[in-house]
Amino acid sequence: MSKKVLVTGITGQDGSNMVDYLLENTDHLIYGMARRSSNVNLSNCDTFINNDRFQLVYGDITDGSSINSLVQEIQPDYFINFAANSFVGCSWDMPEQVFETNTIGVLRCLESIKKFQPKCRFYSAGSSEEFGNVDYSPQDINHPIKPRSPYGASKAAARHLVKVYCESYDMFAVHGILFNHEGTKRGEEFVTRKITKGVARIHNVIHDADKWRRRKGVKPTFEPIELGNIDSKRDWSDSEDFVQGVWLMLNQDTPRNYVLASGETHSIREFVEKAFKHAGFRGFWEGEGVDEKYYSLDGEHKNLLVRINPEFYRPAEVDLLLGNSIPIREELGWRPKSSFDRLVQKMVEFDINVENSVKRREGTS
Ligand code: NDP
Ligand code: GDR
Repeated sequence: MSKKVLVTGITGQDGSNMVDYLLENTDHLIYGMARRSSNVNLSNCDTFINNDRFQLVYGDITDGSSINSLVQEIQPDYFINFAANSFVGCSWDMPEQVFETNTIGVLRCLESIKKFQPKCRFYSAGSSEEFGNVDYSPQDINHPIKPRSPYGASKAAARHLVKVYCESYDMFAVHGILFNHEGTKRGEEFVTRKITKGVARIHNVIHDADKWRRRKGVKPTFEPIELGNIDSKRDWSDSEDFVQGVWLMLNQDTPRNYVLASGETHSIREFVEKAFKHAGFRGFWEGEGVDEKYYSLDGEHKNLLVRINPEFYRPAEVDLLLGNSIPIREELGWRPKSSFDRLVQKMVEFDINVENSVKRREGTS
C-alpha cells in the first residue's frame, strides 16, 4: 500500500534527488516542502514538479506552526528533513541562524511528530563535519564529536536531540552521518561546483577564441578560478547514490545511525587537476602558499587557470575527512554506483553543456 513521505529541502540537491528516487523506486505519495519566498527557485524540481504522485507544500523549518500544520494535515509515514543552512563557510557569519535552522529546526520536527504522528519515521541529515579535527581514519559512526565550525556544532547538537527523542518517546528517528556528496544540482558556492563551473567557463572561452584566432589572432581573456585552502581533503560521493542509503536507513527494523561515504579521500588540488583534465587541459602548479597558481600552456603563453584568494580561507579548517561505510554496505546492502572520477567527469561535462546552451540562447557563441 502506498505511504506518505514528507521531504523538506526539495529546492536543494539532496531533497530533489530524494524525490526523484522515491518516485522511481516506490509507489508512495511524496509531499515536497519548499519555503515561501517572493521568488521560489524550483529549477532543481523540473523532473517531478508535475508528477501526479508529487505535491508541493509550503513551510519553513524555523516556523514551528508551519511544521505542525503539515504533519497534522498530511499525517506522513516518513519525514525526511534535508532543510538546512548547509554552507559551512558562512556559518561563522550567521551562527544563530545556523543553529535556529539546523538544530532548533530538527527539534521542531521531532516535537511535531511526537505530538501529531508518533509512528512517523524521521530522518535527520547529519554530517561528517561533526567529526571535525579527526582522531583516526577512516572515521566510523563511533568517532568522537569534535566539530570545527558553528555548522558542525549545529549538526552535532541535532544528533543528540534525535537520540534523546528516540530513547524518551520510543520514536523511530535516525541521524545519518553523510560525508561530502555532490552532483549536477550542487549549490555553486561549494568548492566542487565552483570548480566545475569555472572549468566550463574557461573551457568555453578558450574554445571560442580558438575558432576566432585562426582568422584574427584573438587571445582568450578570462578570469581564473579563485580558491582558498586547496590542501584540505574530502571524501566525495554522488548525491544520487546517497539518497538510496538514506532510504535504507529509514527502512531498517530498528533505528540505527550509519555513515555514508566512498572510503576515498582527495584534496581540493586533485579535484582541480581532474576537472581540468576532463575538459582537455594539461595543467601544472607553480609557486607556494598564497602565491601558488595553476596554469596551462598555450604555445609559449601561460594561461592562468587558478589562483589562491585568502578570502576563502576559513577561521578553522577540517583538514581531512575519510569515511568508513562498511557497516551500511554489509548490514543494509547499500551499493553506490559512482566513483570519484565519474563524479568529476559528470559535473564538468554537464557544466560545459549548460554554459554552451546559455551562450547559444544569448547569441554569443
Ligand atoms: P542544499 O543547500 O542544496 O539544500 C538545502 C535546502 O534547505 C534548500 O532546499 C533550502 O531551501 C532549504 N532550507 C534552508 N533553510 C530552510 C528553512 N528555514 N526552511 C525550509 N527549508 C529551508 O543542501 P544539500 O541538499 O546538499 O544537503 C541536504 C542536507 O544534508 C542539509 O541538511 C545538509 O546540511 C546535509 N548534508 C549535506 C551534505 C552534502 O555533502 N551535500 C553532507 C552532509 C550533510 P531554499 O532553496 O529556500 O534556500
Ligand atoms: P564542506 O564543503 O565545507 O566540506 O561542507 P565545501 O565544498 O564548502 O568545502 C570543502 C573544502 O574546500 C575548501 N575550499 C573551498 N570551499 C569553498 N566553498 N569555496 C572555496 O573557494 C574553497 N577553496 C577551498 C574548504 O575550505 C573546505 O576545506 C560540505 C557541505 O555540503 C556541508 O553541508 C556538509 O555537511 C559537508 O560537506 C559534509
